Amino acid sequence: MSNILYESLLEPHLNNDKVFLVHDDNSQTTYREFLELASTVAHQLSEIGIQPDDKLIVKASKSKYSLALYAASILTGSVYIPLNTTYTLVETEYFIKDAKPLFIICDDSSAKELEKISSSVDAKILILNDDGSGSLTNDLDFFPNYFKAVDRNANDLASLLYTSGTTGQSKGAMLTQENLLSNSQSLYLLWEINEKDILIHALPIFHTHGLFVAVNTSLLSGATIRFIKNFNLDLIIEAIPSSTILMGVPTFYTRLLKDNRLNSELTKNMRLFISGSAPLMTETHIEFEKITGHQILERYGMTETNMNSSNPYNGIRKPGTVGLPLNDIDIIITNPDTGDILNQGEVGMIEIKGPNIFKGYFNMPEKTKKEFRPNGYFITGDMGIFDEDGYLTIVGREKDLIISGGYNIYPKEIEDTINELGEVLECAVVGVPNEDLGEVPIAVIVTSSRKKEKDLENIKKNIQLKLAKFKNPHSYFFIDELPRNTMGKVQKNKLRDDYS
Ligand code: MLC
Ligand code: AMP
Repeated sequence: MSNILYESLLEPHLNNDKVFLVHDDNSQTTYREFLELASTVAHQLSEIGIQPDDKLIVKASKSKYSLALYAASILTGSVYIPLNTTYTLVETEYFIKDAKPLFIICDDSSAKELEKISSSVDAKILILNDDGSGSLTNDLDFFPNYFKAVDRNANDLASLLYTSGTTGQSKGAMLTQENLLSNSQSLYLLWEINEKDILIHALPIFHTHGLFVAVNTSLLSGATIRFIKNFNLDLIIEAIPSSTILMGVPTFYTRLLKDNRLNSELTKNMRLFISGSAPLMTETHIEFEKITGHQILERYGMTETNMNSSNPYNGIRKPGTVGLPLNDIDIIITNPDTGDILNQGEVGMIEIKGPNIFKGYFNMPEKTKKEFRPNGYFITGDMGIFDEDGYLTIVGREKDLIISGGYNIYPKEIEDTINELGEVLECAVVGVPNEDLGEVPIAVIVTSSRKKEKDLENIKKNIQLKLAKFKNPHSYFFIDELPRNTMGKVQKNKLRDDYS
């Protein structure tokens, strides 16, 4: 028995005095300090009862403390469950009741709201406020700064990441130690991340991209992270001349392109700009190269699978493609109905197999079974095509999903919330193009009442109460009837065309 995540990501840094995190106020945290902080947090959690396999929900803002919780979770063998900090009480309640964690880490204001829910599942709340204060950190000085990592199997769970998968109902994707480690090893080798690198990190740390892709590859290589708390274009631009890598969603790049401070002089020390989580437009790729001389490297991933493919670091980066399968990952294109493998050049379902693929959805064996082929391939819900050089292009999604600024939005969740209002007869939510965020949701509604303004007010109120801000439709339209095909299915494509 061992603990491969600990041995690869944390143990090598026990005596490493190199800077790990550079914060917005220019203060720094060395690797050694980070490990010591994580160890005291691990002691704190273990003193109040955490055991391997217990679940730890973290809904806390981005800071060295919330990142140390991730490391403490590796040390204690608990299952790390980060949540989007903007989730409403209703959304958070679902995750708590589903995961039944031993601990919930959140700030003071959420703690008050969550008390009842947490006690209903016997979870203990620990406070971590935005400024680092709270019951989690109050007594850390009293604990030893070394924690002996517990034994974990490579197949044991390291994290549960909630995602809506292919249907819209939130599910916890069970990720093992091996899933996480194998993927970060592939990426760090492919992108040649090394201890001289300084990564600009302006992503949230509650998703695969900002946590596992960005942080794990840095820990593996001993790179330094410029740890920007919230997305801030000025801070990114300020960091570029003294950094080497940026990882972002396409919105990062379209926003950078709109800023006239972006030029080849600014970016001359950078060696790699990486984009993922949503489609990067070919124009963005071309324009970015024209202005900076750098070709953005696009890669493709998913919560359930970590990263699957990437354009090469050395080699041709093809705009509009998500590159080649990672070295230990097998990607096939199939007929969605039969699972039969299609020929190169044919569009079909992207299916994936490899050490990166999650263990299944927490407590949902039936759902898990449906998403895998009997031969072990995971059915992604993304449609793709391979070109003659083996580069993959994502041409669409079979799953009804909107990706807005890299966040996934499931129309069904919004539709269900709108349909709760008595007057609503039916509604459809679709994504329309948005210059800044790629796509944004809009709602098309049929109601029985004549007081549409009142209806709209009530709909918006319900949406705000139940759904995180990023899921709120940007516009609402009332029509007499939704367009349907001969099978009676709502024609979302038509709505998309009509309202774009
Ligand atoms: C913020 N808002 C959004 C939004 N982000 N609305 C829709 N979609 C989004 N992505 C809301 C805010 O609440 C705000 O509302 C308004 O839009 C304007 O916000 P902003 O100031 O422009 O937002 P900003 O803080 O600048 O954030 C934009 C962003 C952010 C693109 C930087 O969304 C972001 O960090 N996205 C990355 C998400 C991510 O990490 N995805 C990876 C998932 S993993 P108001 O009304 O208050 O003004 C994955 C797998 C893989 O997909 O392959 O990586
Ligand atoms: P999530 O469930 O939040 O992890 O989002 C995963 C989904 O994001 C994938 O299934 C894809 O649909 C999409 N995605 C990720 N990377 C890319 C990319 N480079 N291009 C297009 N879509 C992407």
